[in-house]
Amino acid sequence: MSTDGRTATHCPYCALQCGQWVGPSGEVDARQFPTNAGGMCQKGWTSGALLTHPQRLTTPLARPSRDTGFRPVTWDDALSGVAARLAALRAEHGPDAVAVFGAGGLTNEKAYLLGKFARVALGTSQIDYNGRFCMSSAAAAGNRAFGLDRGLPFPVTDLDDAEVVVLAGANVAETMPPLMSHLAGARLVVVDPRRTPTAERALASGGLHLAPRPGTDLVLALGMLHAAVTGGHLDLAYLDERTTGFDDVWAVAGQWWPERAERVCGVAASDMRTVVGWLAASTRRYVLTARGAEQHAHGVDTVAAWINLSLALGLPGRPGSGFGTITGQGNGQGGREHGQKSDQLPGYRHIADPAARAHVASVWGVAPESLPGPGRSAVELLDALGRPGGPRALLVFGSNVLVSAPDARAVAERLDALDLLVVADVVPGETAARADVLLPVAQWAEEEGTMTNLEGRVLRRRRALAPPPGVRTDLEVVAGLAAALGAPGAFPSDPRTVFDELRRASAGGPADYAGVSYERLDAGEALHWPVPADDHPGTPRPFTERFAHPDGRARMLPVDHVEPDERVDGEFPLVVTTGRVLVHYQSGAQTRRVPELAGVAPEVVVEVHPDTAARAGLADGDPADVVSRRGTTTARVRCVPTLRQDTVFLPFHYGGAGAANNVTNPALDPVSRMPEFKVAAVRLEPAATGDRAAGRVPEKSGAGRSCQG
Ligand SMILES: Nc1nc2c(c(=O)[nH]1)N[C@H]1C(S)=C(S)[C@@H](COP(=O)(O)OP(=O)(O)OC[C@H]3O[C@@H](n4cnc5c(=O)[nH]c(N)nc54)[C@H](O)[C@@H]3O)O[C@H]1N2
Ligand SMILES: Nc1nc2c(c(=O)[nH]1)N[C@H]1C(S)=C(S)[C@@H](COP(=O)(O)OP(=O)(O)OC[C@H]3O[C@@H](n4cnc5c(=O)[nH]c(N)nc54)[C@H](O)[C@@H]3O)O[C@H]1N2
Ligand code: SF4
Ligand SMILES: [Mo]
Repeated sequence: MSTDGRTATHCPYCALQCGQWVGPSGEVDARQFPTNAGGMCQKGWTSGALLTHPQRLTTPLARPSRDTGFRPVTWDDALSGVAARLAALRAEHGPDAVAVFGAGGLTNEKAYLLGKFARVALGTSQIDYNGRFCMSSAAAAGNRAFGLDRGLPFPVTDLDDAEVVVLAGANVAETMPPLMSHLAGARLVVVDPRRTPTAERALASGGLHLAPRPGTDLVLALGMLHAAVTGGHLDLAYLDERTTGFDDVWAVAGQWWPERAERVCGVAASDMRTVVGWLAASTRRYVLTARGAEQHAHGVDTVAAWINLSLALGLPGRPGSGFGTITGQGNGQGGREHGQKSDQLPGYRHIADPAARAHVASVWGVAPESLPGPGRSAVELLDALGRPGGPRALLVFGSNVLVSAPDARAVAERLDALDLLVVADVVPGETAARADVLLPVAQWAEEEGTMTNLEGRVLRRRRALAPPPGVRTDLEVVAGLAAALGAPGAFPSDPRTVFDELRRASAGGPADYAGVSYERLDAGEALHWPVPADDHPGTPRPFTERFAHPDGRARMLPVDHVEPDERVDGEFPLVVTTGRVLVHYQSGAQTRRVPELAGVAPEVVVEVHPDTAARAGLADGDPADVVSRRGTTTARVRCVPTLRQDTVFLPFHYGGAGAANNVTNPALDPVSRMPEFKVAAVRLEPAATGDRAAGRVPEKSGAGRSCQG
């Protein structure tokens, strides 16, 4: 797949997986691909900058204690040293003393091998990954309602003809800009407490921006379901043929007439009726959720409420319509299918299911009894580190937990309590900088593999250039550690060999990749899983005929409003919600190192309504402290007149004093174990002085304008 010496691959960052050309020196260009239609965002255009970045890690580093600096070591010494310490910890404290943390940015091959490494080489149940922070609530809700978790159960290009699209908690214009081209013809309804660029597009499209109080989408969806029923918009034939459970759902929703819902969520009842009317009057309509609706302690139920509304109107599985969730990370979809999740085996199988254990154990050549059971979920795993009975060593692949996990101070304490922290990364991010051993790994353009994009389509990542000397791939690192540990079973480091094993391990599971091969992908086939056989064409729209439950029906589950875990009060009167800006990616470990991106958003900014700022004695450009029960984020005030007065917004792309997760609440959804990133109670005050050494925002930007002016 090479023209003019350039290699066809995909962007390293988000789940849209825009097509890219990468040249032999790392030059990046946009490539025509259905998801991006030839476009890329600034992050994609500048992604080559990290290949040759001066801070690129190019040699293994280790240090005898955390008070000393890192020293370069050989790969042999690094891997054998880590293996010896892991073996000693395991011998003394048992296999669960060693934990693994993976990521939705890792290729399918890496996610698969990491899960196998944990269960077979380490024998630990303690593996989870950052997808817990990302897609877990939508995944759980999708499994419950549809029997299958395929984020978008249709190709992105199906959206091209949509008449109406509701985006619940999705700021696509900043988080997947090229996706907007697929929404260009639709009337958009954006549900977001903030007037985002996506909400502006909704208004320009003749649609609406609904701005609920953070954490109250569930009530909004209930109010809209009520409006659908009383407005006579139910699709009775569809409900009858394709669903179960409407009566139980209505027993709750019947109590949430739009005016009552309005009193809780703040969205006008008339707007609820208008949007339901638009959905009912069109034949090509979609409801899509993303993190704004999902990252809550009741995220699963909130997604269920949006699904119930969609089912009542007859959207899911109907040609030209649908419900979907916009997956976030590059391999967010594939990364949650092949076993780096604490309760999972490859093919989206459950680790407690005896048949699943028997199948996977036979592929791995081990006894089913030797496989551990389910382990702790991400936040619970981090919280257990270094505690009695908790893991004493942690291996991190592809996540910067110190910046991206909730309640950063608690995470820092737990990491410091470990006997051994090993981080495999491409740059020395905040978590890597705290490690005992740091292993330099190859980047996207330097390796082969597969990714599964937001549509469930499996894609080829291809090597365009060699990694710098001294750098190994994640697969080589995992295989090297397995060898040093004398692990049973095979740990190949060649991506194609790993993928062929993944195909067999996934065969017969919900996420069946048995018929996907590098050859078919390289021949240009568009393979959406499940692909159970070599001659199977793939499944772009899995719900057209039936849903994945045994009876073929979607399950409507009754859900009711619950307030966010943390309430505002006199001391913490505001809600902070968190999220993303266009130019930065996630913890910012990568994008803060790209000058073109860092120059656009060099420091953390807190969005505040002008009246709220004035009440706190703050003006536009002032440094402010956002203070919660757990910690403080120092940020520059940006006055935003369109914002709700009760809400402030922080992007989470920065570390240290500017980390949004200093203030967030680690309360978890009872089903998905997703933390409540989108609601915490805070107060706003002028920044305490004298903390510049801690990397705080400097005193004054020079702007100092009153927000009113
Ligand atoms: N630029 C950029 N793009 C990215 C990423 C990135 O880091 N940067 N990360 C990728 C990943 S992993 C992900 S998961 C996706 C995330 O993509 P999105 O979900 O679009 O991103 P967020 O900014 O987290 O959240 C979306 C919106 O939810 C709103 N929100 C907050 N609270 C609530 C609420 O209670 N209800 C509703 N309805 N909305 C609320 C926020 O104001 C925000 O505008 O983006 C992907 N793309
Ligand atoms: N407050 C708040 N917190 C949030 C969120 C929010 O909305 N608000 N969103 C959450 C969400 S949706 C997500 S997905 C998480 C993401 O947050 P993280 O899990 O921290 O994700 P990244 O910043 O992408 O971290 C990736 C790290 O892995 C490295 N890396 C990149 N590619 C590879 C690779 O192939 N191999 C290895 N070994 N390393 C690699 C990068 O350099 C970087 O250091 O943050 C969550 N945290
Ligand atoms: S939208 Fe996502 S995949 Fe496309 S260029 Fe931007 S970060 Fe990369
Ligand atoms: Mo994410």
